[in-house]
Amino acid sequence: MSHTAYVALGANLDDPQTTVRLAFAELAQLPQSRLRASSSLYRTAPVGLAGQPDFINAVAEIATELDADKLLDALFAIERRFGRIRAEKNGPRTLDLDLLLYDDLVCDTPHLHLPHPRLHLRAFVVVPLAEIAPASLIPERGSVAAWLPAVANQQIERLP
Ligand code: PH2
Ligand code: MG
Ligand code: MG
Repeated sequence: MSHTAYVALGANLDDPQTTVRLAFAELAQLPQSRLRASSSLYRTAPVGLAGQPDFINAVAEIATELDADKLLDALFAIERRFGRIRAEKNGPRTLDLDLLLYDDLVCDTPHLHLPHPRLHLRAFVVVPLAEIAPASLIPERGSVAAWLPAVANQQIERLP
């Protein structure tokens, strides 16, 4: 059965625009999956830890037959291929791939939190997600587009 998943892409080291574009190409190669939509790239101010470079962020919509755990493992494998080292929480990273939504699944395990707990509060997720899926529902929180006003004060710029 095919599921719909949304994945957030983020990078702020080396050449983050190139990294995010290459990461979209990797997502398009996931087994038993299809990259159905890609948002624009956005330049965003760092949230949570100041004094690091701006991020490039984007969101992908993926149709997949992988279950959520298998998809998450595949995302971690892509992060590792891009040289991700898990160091400081909220700190700089070559590539971060976060599973935002998987159908309407609600799940809270040490490994996997769905929906992603803070996604609706972060412009760097809400804005690109609203570009490709404004009517999508965040379980227990309403539509993606309904959260745009809540993040309107955060710094984000769509790249051409
Ligand atoms: N990711 C974080 C912490 N802060 N800030 C921006 N702008 N973009 C991110 O992707 C981001 C962040 C933790 O993953
Ligand atoms: Mg993250
Ligand atoms: Mg992450």
